[in-house]
Amino acid sequence: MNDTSSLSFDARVDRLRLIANELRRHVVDMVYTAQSGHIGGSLSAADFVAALYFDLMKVDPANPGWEERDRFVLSKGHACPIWYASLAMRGFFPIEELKTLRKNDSRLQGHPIATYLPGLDASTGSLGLGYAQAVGIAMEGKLMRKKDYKVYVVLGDGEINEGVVWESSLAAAKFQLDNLVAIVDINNLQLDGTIDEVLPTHPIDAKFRAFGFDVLTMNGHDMVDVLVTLTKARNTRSGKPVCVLAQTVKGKGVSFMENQLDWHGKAPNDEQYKKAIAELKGAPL
Ligand SMILES: Cc1ncc(C[n+]2csc(CCOP(=O)(O)OP(=O)(O)O)c2C)c(N)n1
Ligand SMILES: [Mg+2]
Repeated sequence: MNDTSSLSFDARVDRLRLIANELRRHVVDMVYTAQSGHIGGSLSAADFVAALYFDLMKVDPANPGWEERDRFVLSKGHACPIWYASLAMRGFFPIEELKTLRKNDSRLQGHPIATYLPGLDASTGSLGLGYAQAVGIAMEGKLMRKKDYKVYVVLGDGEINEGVVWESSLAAAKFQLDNLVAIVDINNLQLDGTIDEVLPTHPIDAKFRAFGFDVLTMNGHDMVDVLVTLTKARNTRSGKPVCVLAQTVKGKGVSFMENQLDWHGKAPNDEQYKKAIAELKGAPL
């Protein structure tokens, strides 16, 4: 079920909280099973990705190439466990396939390959390039096809170190891409340090504003705030692209992973797996 129009706002929020929790359980399970993969940045993005795929975005798993669909690009492609889990739970491919993450011949590679799997709108992993593709997809939608679908793209706060992000942002503003919603996952950590230690990017809101974006900020783990803010972003047609700054916690939901640099790309051992799944209460996977 994905038509939530008959539900009250509170019921939509409750439903999304449960879905986000289940997505987190899948992420932990996939990375544990593969014994490799990026867990921290998948968990920080889980709440707003849940809100997009399970409430706000127009997609049809039975027709992944539907021309009218909203597009989604996870530009921080290393966090693809959350993308794969969302697509599987949404019905794009069988849930059991999640267990094949990072295996030879799997459609679920360590960085997403669009031609391998239904529902992926871009191949990503080289930071910055997914965003450039998303800007191109938004240009195509607005200027060439003249459709009103939205293009949602998720960037990491380390990712915005990439120069191509700013070059693409200039183009998004120039072409008045108000069909573009760029969500920056501000978990304050990247691969080998904090944002300030590696290459400071703050203040991020002022930068995107200066580049011609409407900027919104939300607590990326408060589902009420997430739903309200992303709805606003979706409905905006101001002639400007929208940037949503999601304040998040890397590793969110698993106490010993939260805010810990080494959980950027580490797999849990047996004991850590059991503890993590116990913390993320829910149905057995
Ligand atoms: C062009 C490029 N340079 C370096 C990397 C290696 N790399 C993978 S993830 C990462 C850190 C990304 O941090 P952030 O965007 O904050 O992601 P998150 O914290 O959400 O995991 C880096 C440097 C890469 N994938 N692509
Ligand atoms: Mg980060």
